[in-house]
Amino acid sequence: MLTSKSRLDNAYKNAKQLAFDDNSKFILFSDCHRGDNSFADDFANNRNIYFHALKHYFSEGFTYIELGDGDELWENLTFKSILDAHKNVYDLMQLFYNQQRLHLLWGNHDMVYRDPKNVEKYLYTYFDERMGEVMPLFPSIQIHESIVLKHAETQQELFLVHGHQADWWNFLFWKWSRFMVRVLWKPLNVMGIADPTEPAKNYKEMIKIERRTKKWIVANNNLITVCGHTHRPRFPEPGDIAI
Ligand SMILES: [Mn+2]
Repeated sequence: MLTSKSRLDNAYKNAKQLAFDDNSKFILFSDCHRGDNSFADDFANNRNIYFHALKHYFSEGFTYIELGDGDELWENLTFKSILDAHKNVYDLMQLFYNQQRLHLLWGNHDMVYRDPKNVEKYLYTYFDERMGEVMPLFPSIQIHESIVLKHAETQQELFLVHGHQADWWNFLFWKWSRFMVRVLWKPLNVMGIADPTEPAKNYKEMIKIERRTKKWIVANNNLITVCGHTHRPRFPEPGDIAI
């Protein structure tokens, strides 16, 4: 069986390489969990502040990289319900995309994007009901597991990945977790009962995932690694492990 280490190794080996230099500007977001604007949509409360921040980064020339779980495809059965709910956000992301300034990774909640056929089906185009025609969204977009940003001169690397590679339950059994979210946890959530397999809601699990990720980083020469998944903000101090 693949371990956290080998899953992170694979993600690093297969990462999309992106060159950058001292003038490059990147904005990274992770775990937006965009939903359908219903009570279960955790993104809905923050959509305005997110939208205005992203608009600012667009006009300032930043490249937008999303580190997975951008679309909440466990609670929502269709991408269309998410697109309809947050069309302004996708229009803005399209502006980034049209200028080659958008890069998306998949996480466990949008792991269906690991299959390029689903990416094509969901994201290349959408049907605009007002116009009565099929419109482009992100035509030919590729969604990656990971990205390595590599400095053109110094060769300094930054590894970007969602982070569920160090969470064997959510990497291997995401279909089972997705099913449980749909039938059990989504309704129970309303009553304040949280899904224990979600690291963001399970402190012990979260610490274990962070520990496995840190171990991998140390084994890889303290490779600077940026990941999401646990929903816990963490920034290393000088001299700390580069997570
Ligand atoms: Mn996740």
